[in-house]
Amino acid sequence: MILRSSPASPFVRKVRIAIELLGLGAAIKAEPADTLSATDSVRMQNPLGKIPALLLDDGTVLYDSRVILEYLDHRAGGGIILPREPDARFAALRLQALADGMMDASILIIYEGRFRPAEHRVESWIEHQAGKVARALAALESDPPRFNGAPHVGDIALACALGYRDFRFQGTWRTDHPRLVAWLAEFMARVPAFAATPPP
Ligand SMILES: N[C@@H](CCC(=O)N[C@@H](CS)C(=O)NCC(=O)O)C(=O)O
Repeated sequence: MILRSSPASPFVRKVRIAIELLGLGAAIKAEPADTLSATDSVRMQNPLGKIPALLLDDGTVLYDSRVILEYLDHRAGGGIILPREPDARFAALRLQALADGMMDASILIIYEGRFRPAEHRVESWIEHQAGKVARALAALESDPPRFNGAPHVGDIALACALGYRDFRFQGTWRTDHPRLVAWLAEFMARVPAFAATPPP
């Protein structure tokens, strides 16, 4: 299998961590993608032109990261990073949705700076996105996730969201969220693949 990727993408990082946790490294080769290039084949593999995209051996392409994580869990036998028991499963999926939403909002802020000249930037739009991240961080700080057994898709996504805030936003979240700082330290101790997949 081929993973279209970039080392800076937090969504790709989710997949790379899942691959390590599931022991699937030998079956998957990473291939860089340039999502800004109109000629990069990623736009034919995923009409949205986004990474990660996973090319299966039969030619099928899977996206987005949530679908890929579910597929990898299935490939590895199931019930490993995606719990089978309904309460645990929906808690993990909800945490993943929240963390993915933090990454989406953060990336939109970065793209605003990258694509729009300074004089055309819309401050209220940036604040709208920043508010989503701030509320998500506050909700998680007041009730941080607890590790019950092996890390799941929600834990992986949250670690990648916090890592992205460290990478692109100077880790400012750390000051007011000590319980989340402790949570990430525990995740890092449990999942060596996090430290092994730093952004550039
Ligand atoms: N919901 C998607 C989000 C993926 C995403 O936003 N990827 C970014 C890189 S981190 C991307 O490909 N951006 C290029 C674009 O939006 O054109 C997922 O979970 O995989």
